[in-house]
This record gives sequence, structure tokens and C-alpha cells, in this order.
Amino acid sequence: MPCKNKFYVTTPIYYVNAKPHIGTLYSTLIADVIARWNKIKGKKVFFLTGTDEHGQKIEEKAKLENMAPQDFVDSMIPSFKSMWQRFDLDYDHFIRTTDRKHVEAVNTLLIKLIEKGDIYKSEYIGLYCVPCETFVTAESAHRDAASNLMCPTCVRALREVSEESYFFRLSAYEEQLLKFYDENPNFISPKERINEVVSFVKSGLKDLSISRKTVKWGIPFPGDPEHTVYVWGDALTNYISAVGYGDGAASDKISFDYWWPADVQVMAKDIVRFHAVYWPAFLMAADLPLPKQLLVHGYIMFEDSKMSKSKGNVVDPALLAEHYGVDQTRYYLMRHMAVNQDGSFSYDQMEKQVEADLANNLGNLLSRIVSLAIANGLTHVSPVEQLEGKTALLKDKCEEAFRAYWDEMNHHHYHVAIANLWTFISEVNAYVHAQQPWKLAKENPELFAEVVSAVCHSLYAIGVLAWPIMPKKMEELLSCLGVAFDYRGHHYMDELRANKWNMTFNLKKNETPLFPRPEPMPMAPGQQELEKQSEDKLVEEYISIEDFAKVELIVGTIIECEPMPKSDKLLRMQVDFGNKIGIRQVLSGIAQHFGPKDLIGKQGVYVGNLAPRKMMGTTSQGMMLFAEDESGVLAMAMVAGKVANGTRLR
Ligand code: ME8
Repeated sequence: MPCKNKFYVTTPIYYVNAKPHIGTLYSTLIADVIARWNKIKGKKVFFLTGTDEHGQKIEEKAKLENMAPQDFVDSMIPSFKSMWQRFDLDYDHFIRTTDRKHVEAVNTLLIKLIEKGDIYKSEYIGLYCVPCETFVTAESAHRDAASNLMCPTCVRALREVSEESYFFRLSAYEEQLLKFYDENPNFISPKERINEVVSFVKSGLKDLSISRKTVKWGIPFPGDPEHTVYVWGDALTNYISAVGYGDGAASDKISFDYWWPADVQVMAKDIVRFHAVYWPAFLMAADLPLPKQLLVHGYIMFEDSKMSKSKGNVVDPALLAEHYGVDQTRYYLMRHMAVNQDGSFSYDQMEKQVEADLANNLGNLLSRIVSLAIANGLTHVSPVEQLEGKTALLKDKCEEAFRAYWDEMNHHHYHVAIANLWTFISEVNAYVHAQQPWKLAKENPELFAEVVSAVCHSLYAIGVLAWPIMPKKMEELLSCLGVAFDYRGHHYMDELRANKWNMTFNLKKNETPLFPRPEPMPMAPGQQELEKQSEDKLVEEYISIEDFAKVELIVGTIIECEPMPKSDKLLRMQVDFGNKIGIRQVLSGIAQHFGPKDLIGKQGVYVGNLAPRKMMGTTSQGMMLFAEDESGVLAMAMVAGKVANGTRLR
């Protein structure tokens, strides 16, 4: 039965070829905040996350690790689960695309589409990027210095793939999709993102290739096990398989009808098209309801540049949790990043924000008022009968703060919601400052009790409202007020909306400060020195992937080789680089190391896009690569197995 009171939120399922990082943490954190926010709104919540485990990329990574694909994917799961646990990401289910139930659901979905006539077999010819697992059109491909077509996302070489494939009739859903976007203007949040989706659909949808013969590590295609299901047909289905789609059991049918459609599906901008076009089309074809909303967030960068291992700027979430604390990290990410924009991570900024907002503004307020009240024998705090003056004003501000927070949170404007709430905390601090309760304790005990009660009611509202962002710390804050937080069976939102300020509190001092002042992040050994060096030095040491992609390393076989006349160093070779490039002449100064007989028939590695160079009046159209050891002995650079001439190294 569809239920109004349920809330189903999902994250993308992450590829297991990399360990969880701050980007994947960020998406999962947003989903956790949404889940918790809905829990305190009284909804019954299902929060799904998981891993995407099939495909060529994973197959290749497993090979690199010398492991069977299943063993490799199994080995990656603990790092995800333990990281999510570390950050209190309280998911209800962790789906893996290798789960039996998921495999069954993919089969059920595809059989339904086959029966409907929405799937047919044909020939696929296209440019394919292996790392991104995506086909790229020639128009959108990037061109390198030698005009080779490269992936526009990762700037790596594209492979031309031609094979038999099953196709999904995506083109048939163009009109239906446009009508859906038109009728559901809130389908994508932020709204601006819908424009790029609409123009993509309007530019004409091509049918989608949904199977591969060349990829072995995947779900066998129903009725044709020579094919495996191509990545998106497999991955997207996780959102329905996790809640029982395709399972014959009656209980799972009930579960599916109850939870589906998802209320919010969280992802970054990189995968919007798949979720906003392919996914709804699959669901339309299967006569299933569409998700209510996609929440699309920006990318986290490191101090304005992309995080990458070679730059040494990948932020490790475990280190952040260890050094600053879990909730401090959760706070910083949610407060600092505007969901709809890219944002940059900086240790310095994080330290400043944690110190100002958490240690000073909120932490001090709590410890000051609780210590002062207890020191003056006030542990049991009662509501105030008649509120007047500054206290009445603060109560009104508390109500305003609730309303603003409610609106912004419901619109996914988390950073604005938090900023507003922290403005209220500043107002509570200003109220304390103006009332001077440390004087009132002796001079006016009645007003002192009123001030303490007002601050406790404010802190209570803050603790509950900020709970989705910092669950453990806010439970700790509330326990200092004598409140045992439990969202189950409690109508916190109704209570805060009514803003009655009719509670009693039993104060308890915290043993340690709620938010200790953050220490600067110590740098890894040697890093301090590195930091001192200029940007230029760093640039000298590292090249970007784009720079690397400019160098075309290709494999070729020497078919002819002879000493260059009048030279005792140069050899002149004719090298076969395959059909596309052909035979090129390469000169190399290696005659003192190798004779023609050593080289003819050998397959080596060449720089293919070096500008042609004349040597002794003869042109060389490539550079042969060698390894030279300290004693000057040369060894020819080769690939481990025989490959087709013209194959590019990446
Ligand atoms: O795309 N900043 O998996 P993936 C913010 N398996 N978010 C980031 C980020 C960054 N720097 N880096 C990654 C896949 N993300 C597919 C998804 S879903 C049916 C299949 C987050 O491991 C963000 O949510 O590449 C992005 O969309 C997702 O990780 C991509 O994860």
C-alpha cells in the first residue's frame, strides 16, 4: 500500500574500484541528514546505500590486484561499511549489485521490457571509455594534440567498439519524458538542472545499448548468457531491487508497494543524465512509478582544485574523524558546502568554522549556562509562567528560527538552514550577555531562573533541530538538559512548532567540553617542507592527467632495420603501427647497443606524436623508448604480451 508517512531516500551505489573518500562520504552524509530529518518529522524512513560491483572497470582492477572479481569486490566492502559506520550514517540496507536478489530483480525488469517489445538485438558501433564505462559521441569527445578522440570526462583514449548488443528503445520515450518533466517541475532539485536534461532529451534520444558481449563480469542477459547486462541497466535497478522488486515472495511485494517510489535520490551532477533520463524511461517501460525527486549536489574540490592522488591532496575522511571528530566533520561539510554548487575543502577553513560555530558559539553557550545554573543550585529548571521583555522576544526568535529551518531543510538548502540556526544561537548568546545572569544569580533569583529556563528552551530547540546534522553531539547536548533524545514515538516537530516553552529540564554538567577547540591538522612528515615550496615547484613535480594524455604512447613492430649510412650511432627502422597509422620511419641512436638482427620482428613502445625530426637529413617520425640503467645498458620498452600494432598505452 502506498503510504504518505513513509520516506525512501537513496545514494548512488559506489564503484568498488576505489575506497570511500570525501566525495562519496558527502553524498551518503546528505542522504543520512535527509533520513534523520524525516525521522524527526515523524516519517517512517528507509535509507539505502550500497556498491556497484560489475563491469569492465572492476574486472580490470581485480586483474590488476591478481584476484578473482568476486573476491576483489568482497574485499572492498568492509572499507565502505566501516567508514559509513564511523560517520554514523545510519542506512537501513546496504545493497550490492552482486546480491542474488538484485540479480533476480534485474532479470525480472529486463524480461518485462523484452515482453513489452522495448528491447531488441542489433549491432553497436561506438566510442567507448573503459574507465568511465560510457559511450561517447564523436561530437562530445575531446581531441588531443594529434586529433585523437579522448574521453571528455577523464581525457583518456577512447576505444572503438563494435559488437552485437541488446538495445532499449529509449527513443520511444522522448515525448513521455518531456511531458513528465513539464508536469513535475520539482523532479530535479536544484530546479536549474532540469534545463540541461530537457535540452538533452529534446536534441533527440538514441536507443540505448544495454548489453555487452565483451564484458564477462556482469549479470548474464536474460535468455542470452553470451551477453552481460551493461552497467546502467544493472546499477539503476538497485533502487527497486533493494525494496523487493522482482522477488516472488508476497512479503516483498508488500514491501515494494510500500516503499517505491523513492522520495529523494541523492547524487552528484556527474550522473544526472542517467538518473533523469534513462532511469525514468526504464521505469515507464516497466509501468512503474517514477522517483519523486532527484537531489543533485556539486563536487567537493580541494582548495579549488580537483582532488587527486598525484597532487597529494586527497582528503581522507577517517583522518578528519580522528582529528576533528565525526560530528565536527559532518557539520563542516553540511554548513560549508552549498548543495547546488561545487565547493572546496580546506583544513584551515574547517578549523576556523569548528572553532567559531561549534566551540565558541554553541559549546560555550551550553557550558556557561549549565555551569552557572548548577553553581547557583539551580539543577531543576521549570517553565516560566509569564514571559515578558527580552525573554518574550527570544521566544519569538526561537519560533522564527524553527520556521526558517523547517523551510530551508525541506528545500534541501542545508547550508542556509544551518546558517540561520547559528544566527539564532548568536541571538541566544546576545540575550545572555544582555541579561548578565551571573549578576542576577545573587541579585534577582527569579529573573535568573527565567533566563536559565529561556536558554534551556532555546538549546533544546537547537539540539533537536541540529540532530540530523550532528546526531551524537546533539544527543550529548540534550542529555546535559536532562533530555533523553529518541525520535521514535515523539513529535518533536509539533512541539517545536507550538513553541510553548513549557518544559522542565534537569541540568547535568558535561565532563569534557562538547566541542573542544580544534588543533591544526598536523602535516604528514615532509609535507610541511613541501608546503613551503612555491606552487611552481609543485607544478614542476607533477603533471596533470591532461598533460599525460597528450603523450601518445603506441606499440609498433620493427619490420626493417639498417645502420644509417655515415653514422656509427643511428639505426634507421621501418615500424609497423597497424592499419590506422601505417608504417613509419624511426631513427634511433642505439647502433652501439643493438644490431638490426636484435631488433627486426620486435614489438616496442614509441612516442607517436612527437614532432617529426630530421637527423642527418633523414626524417624520424617517432621515438623509440628504452630503459637505461646506471651503467648505460639499454633495454627496449615492451608490453608484456603481444598486442595489435598501433595499440595505445594508457
Ligand atoms: O558513478 N564530490 O559511482 P561512483 C562530491 N556506480 N561527490 C562526489 C565526488 C566529489 N568530489 N566524487 C564522487 C558511480 N562523488 C556509479 C553510480 S548509481 C545507480 C551508479 C559521489 O563511485 C557523487 O554522489 O563514481 C557521485 O555522483 C558519485 O559519488 C559517483 O560515484
